[in-house]
Amino acid sequence: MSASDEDMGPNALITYHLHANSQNLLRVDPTTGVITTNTNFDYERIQEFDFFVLAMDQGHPKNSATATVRIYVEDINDEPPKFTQTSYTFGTFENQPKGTVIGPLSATDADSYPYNHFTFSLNSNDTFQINPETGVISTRKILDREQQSGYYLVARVANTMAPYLSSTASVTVYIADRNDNAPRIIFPTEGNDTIEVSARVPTGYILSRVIATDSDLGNNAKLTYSIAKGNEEQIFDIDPNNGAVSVQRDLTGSEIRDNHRILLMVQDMGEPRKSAAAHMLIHVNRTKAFVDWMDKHITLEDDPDSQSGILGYHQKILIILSGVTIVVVVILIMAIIYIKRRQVRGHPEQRDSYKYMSRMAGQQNGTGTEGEKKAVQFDLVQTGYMSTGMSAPLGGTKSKEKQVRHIVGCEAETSSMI
Ligand SMILES: [Ca+2]
Ligand SMILES: [Ca+2]
Ligand SMILES: [Ca+2]
Ligand SMILES: [Ca+2]
Repeated sequence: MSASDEDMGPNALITYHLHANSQNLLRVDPTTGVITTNTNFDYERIQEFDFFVLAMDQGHPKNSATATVRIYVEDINDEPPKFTQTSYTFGTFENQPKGTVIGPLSATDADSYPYNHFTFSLNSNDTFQINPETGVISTRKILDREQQSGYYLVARVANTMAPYLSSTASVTVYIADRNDNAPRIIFPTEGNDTIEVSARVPTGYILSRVIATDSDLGNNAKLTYSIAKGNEEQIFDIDPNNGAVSVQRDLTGSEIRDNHRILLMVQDMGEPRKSAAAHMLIHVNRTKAFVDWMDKHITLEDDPDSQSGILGYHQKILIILSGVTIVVVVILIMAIIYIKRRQVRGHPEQRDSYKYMSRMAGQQNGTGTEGEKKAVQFDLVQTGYMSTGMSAPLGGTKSKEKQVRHIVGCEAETSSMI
């Protein structure tokens, strides 16, 4: 700032001052009038502002003049472009042509033109592309949900001018299912399609199960089962939900053919419905007994010979088990009796100890002398020790001492003399 005064001396000595409301932003050198900033100016907060400078002389009275100054703040590229969301989630159907739009990303940059110009990009990806200007994501190829049901991408938005500030956002793309897969029948298949069943099978018996899969999702993979052909006589039935093939009629009748070739149909619930079919050959065996291996249950009511044979087998097992149990119990009882007797006969000291115990009982009843009581104690120490079957002298080891003391202690507790 510069001001002039036509007076002379102090009357022309000019000092510069700022208005109080701008002093936190700026300062002015009182003598030179040079204005400097007190703070950083942010173009994104304030683009221009006015302030007043006072030029005052030192005369009497002091004369002054005021000038209005306007400051324009210039922008620089100090703001990065930012996505309006930190993450984006999109969904799209599989099997659509390449170039199908997934969705747009959006971003803002607080700078002014041209520092607010930015472009979009995706992390290296051969499945999706993004329009650098509009931020619209689209496919680069046909997607297959059965191959990959979701994609996780990183999108970047960057300024096109130095210092090329940028930011990122995560993008998730879910691939929705279309019913593009027919069910696949794993059983029966050509070469593995024959079931043999006894003619004596009860009605309702499940003789086989159709096994099928569908690699789609939800209703597109929900399967229903039916018999499409070869079951005009209603001999068989199939559970529409699980594919269990059951027998619905008595197969022993002469009107029932030996061989049946039924066409099984598996359909999904998709739109449009897709299906698969397979033949099952069922051979009715009239000589074979019915054995339900699944339940380990044998029903041979129609075959008395076999029935008696089976029952005889069960009875034999029962008899053998009972006999073995009785023999084991008898042996155990005899062994216990033998061991008890041998213990008493084989250890005269133990017999003696029983004798002393009887004498001790007499002492406790007050029938023995003082000397006898002491002798009893000693005897008990001896016999107590010896009854353990050890041959080491008294006090040989701690465990022996312990055992002896135990016997003495028992006596002491019951004898008022000790
Ligand atoms: Ca910027
Ligand atoms: Ca800026
Ligand atoms: Ca399907
Ligand atoms: Ca599919």
